[in-house]
Amino acid sequence: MRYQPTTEEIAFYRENGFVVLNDFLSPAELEYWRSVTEEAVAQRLASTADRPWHEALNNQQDPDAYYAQVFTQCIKLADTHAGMRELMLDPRLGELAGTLAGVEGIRIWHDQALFKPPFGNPTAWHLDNPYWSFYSRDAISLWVALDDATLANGCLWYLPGSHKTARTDNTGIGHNMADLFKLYPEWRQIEPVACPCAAGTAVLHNGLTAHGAGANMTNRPRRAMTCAYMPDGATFNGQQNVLPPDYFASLQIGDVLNDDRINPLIWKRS
Ligand SMILES: O=C(O)CCC(=O)C(=O)O
Ligand SMILES: [Fe+2]
Repeated sequence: MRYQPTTEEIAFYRENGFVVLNDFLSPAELEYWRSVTEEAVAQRLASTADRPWHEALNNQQDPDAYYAQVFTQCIKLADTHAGMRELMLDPRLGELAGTLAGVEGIRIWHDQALFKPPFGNPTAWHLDNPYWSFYSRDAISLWVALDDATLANGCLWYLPGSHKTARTDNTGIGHNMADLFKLYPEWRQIEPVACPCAAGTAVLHNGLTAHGAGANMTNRPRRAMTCAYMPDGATFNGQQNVLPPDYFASLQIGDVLNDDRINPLIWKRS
């Protein structure tokens, strides 16, 4: 695993709000990530008992729903699959995220498998951090391609530099690709950048960088395993998002989100 970004990669990330790290996983590691992710997703989809409360929102009951055809989306697989837990708690992932973000510590917000199905719908332009239970200009997500991601099957696209002017109000991910531009008409001037990449590549983005993905025009899935990270010290903003109901009920706005069972600290700068 290539978890120590170069000076150029760090500078690119800070300037543009995303970076592509080629050859992140070795071929053997990629094989392992694929098998763990496939197994964890299959297990999750087979068991309603394993499904966290917030996953009902994904409408997986209705395969014809629009959003179900954007992704098969499985959140917090580390909570229900031991192999995934081991992959996600790897401190090297925290070091990579923390080094790019320039923060002192990294906690897991949530992991998430995102499988765009064959002939799947596009992922509308959106921001991630406004959904979450903390606001931070230094949140960062890791997106690992488990298949080659191409212009044909729905690779990621970014609006470079949008993290610098993003706010925390949310449009949500709806059907319309362009809804985000109602909130940010000035971003229509930014030239979008596509990030096609080989399987085993890591793409990282700031939680406030605008991004989306095209439709999958192919007859094969476009699989990715991702994890969203919260800088250590981030505080509760009043939104529940994926917080368990009892923990959510115990929080006041401004409380530090530092429960290691819910948001494991996977790396601290030494
Ligand atoms: O995989 C995709 O199409 C979108 C990924 C995404 O929105 C994310 O990782 O935050
Ligand atoms: Fe996203």
